[in-house]
Amino acid sequence: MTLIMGVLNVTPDSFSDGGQWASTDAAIEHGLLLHAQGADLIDVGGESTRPGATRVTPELEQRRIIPVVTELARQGLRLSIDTLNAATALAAAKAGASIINDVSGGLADPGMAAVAAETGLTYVAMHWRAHAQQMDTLAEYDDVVTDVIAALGARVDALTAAGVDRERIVLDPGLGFSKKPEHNWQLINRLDAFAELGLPVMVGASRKRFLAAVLPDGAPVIARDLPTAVVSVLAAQAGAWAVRVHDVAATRAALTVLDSVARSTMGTPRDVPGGMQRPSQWTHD
Ligand code: PMM
Repeated sequence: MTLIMGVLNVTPDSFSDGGQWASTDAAIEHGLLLHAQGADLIDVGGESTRPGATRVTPELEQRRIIPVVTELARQGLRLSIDTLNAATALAAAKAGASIINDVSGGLADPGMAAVAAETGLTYVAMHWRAHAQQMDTLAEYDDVVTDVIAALGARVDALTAAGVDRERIVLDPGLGFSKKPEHNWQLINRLDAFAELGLPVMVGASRKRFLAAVLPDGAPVIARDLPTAVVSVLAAQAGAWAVRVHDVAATRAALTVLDSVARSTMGTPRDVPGGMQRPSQWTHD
């Protein structure tokens, strides 16, 4: 079954849940809530990547997230660290994180591949073109699906050449990052095509701007949780390894519907179509 990665942004400026969990205690409490709601993994981030966001120093990022990672790891939660910075990834690994979630796929920090290689953690490489200030100006593609697959394939080559174990790499098409709305829909439509890379794929649609188009004008950001859960189902049907969401309860219910339907006909879960690989350490029991 597709894993659910719950979003825990410990930042004052995140577009969707900004500021809400910005104190350590509140962040820990929210991480535990996401876990109780059915998150398999908690993705802890200390730097916003929303369009237009300004960068923070790795020191500030670490002050925000390391106490949260330390405590949630102590309580036995499986954690990923959402960072562009190699130093932060290393500090989080030492504090107990199991996954490095790098939205730049190693392009933002030349030291990241070495940290991924040295720590041996699972490494999520997302499709990325530029930092938040510039990314919306770089949303041009010949064919977004083939272009993103080619770019991710090139990242896999570069990462493995730098010593990262191929078996540890997870790929992500990067919905909303240098993508126009139609690009996001096309990528969701063709998630199955990413199986050709032979690696697990994760998808992050949660609360992103393109989802506003399916809602009435002026709908609050939280109303995007329902279309997010629908995208989670589509991603699971395409064989996604994980979905990254803010509203874990909604996606857990949606994926349980899918699982119940699959079990109803055959008594056992249907084979996941798409043929994407899953790192053995992250499969469900
Ligand atoms: N999106 C955001 C942050 N981190 N990580 C991965 N792997 N994939 C994503 O699509 C992704 C990400 C931006 O969303 P947020 O500001 O709500 O965290």
